[in-house]
Amino acid sequence: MTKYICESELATQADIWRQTAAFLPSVAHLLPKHGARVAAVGCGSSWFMSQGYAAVREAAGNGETDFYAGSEFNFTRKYDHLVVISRSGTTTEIVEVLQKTKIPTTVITAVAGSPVTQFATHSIIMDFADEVSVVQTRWATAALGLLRAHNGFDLAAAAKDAEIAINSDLGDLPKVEQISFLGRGWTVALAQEAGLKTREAAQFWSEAYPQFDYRHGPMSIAQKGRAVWVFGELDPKLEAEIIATGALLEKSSLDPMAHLIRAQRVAIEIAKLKGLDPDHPRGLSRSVILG
Ligand code: F1P
Repeated sequence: MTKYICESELATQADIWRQTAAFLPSVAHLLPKHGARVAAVGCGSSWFMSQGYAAVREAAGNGETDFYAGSEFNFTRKYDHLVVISRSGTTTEIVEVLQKTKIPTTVITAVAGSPVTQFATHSIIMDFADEVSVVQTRWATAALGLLRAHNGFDLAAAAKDAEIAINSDLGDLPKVEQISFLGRGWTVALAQEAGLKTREAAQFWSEAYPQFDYRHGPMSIAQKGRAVWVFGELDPKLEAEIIATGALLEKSSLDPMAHLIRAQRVAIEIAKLKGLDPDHPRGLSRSVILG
């Protein structure tokens, strides 16, 4: 059976997380100081990783942290530091934010010398986590992993969970008709990213919500043959309600970012079952450069 490039790249995540943990001390001084008012900015997967970072940093008590899609950055707000994530370093909206802002910036990118590095105050080059794939997997988790580790998380220890996720059995998940991904706190961002993976790689119907907001309407979608996928802890009452719908419930005691690896794998398996090539997602390129 064909092994797609995205499959090979996502299978390296345990090693990449260990490398990221070892890399952090050399760049930690370029990241926001405790108490600084921060905004995190990115597009696509890098936007969701910005969302995850913002929630992690604020929950760790390290300072107010907002997040924006590049196109929606609020230039009237006052921040001490911007953290900008862009694998390619070429995404138009990101380059434009960096060109326009006067706030000190740290860009996290996979490509040395890319356009974003010309406009950033500081650049963190994680070329070891770069990917050939259009659909981001290891880049996204490495970028968020670096930022989680900077906020006190033991990323090297989580690499063990990544190994488990890479080798785990996916059961019937790739065969369902629809998936609703749920999160809480920083894992809302993982739910969004998982949904994006299935849409990008497999043109698949997925949705993503905060766990408790799911009750406010979207839960009507749940039924037999569809799945509800929960990142992080699941409220017991909501769990009972989900089970009652007949939907397949996916939850895990693994680190939620390792659990995201399972979602990445499911996205690729769905693509294969649909006869799609996840290395060539419809209408997508490695980087969106607006004309
Ligand atoms: C961000 C992004 C990806 C998406 C696609 C196009 O790129 O939107 O999330 O999967 O590859 O680009 P970048 O700014 O992180 O390079």
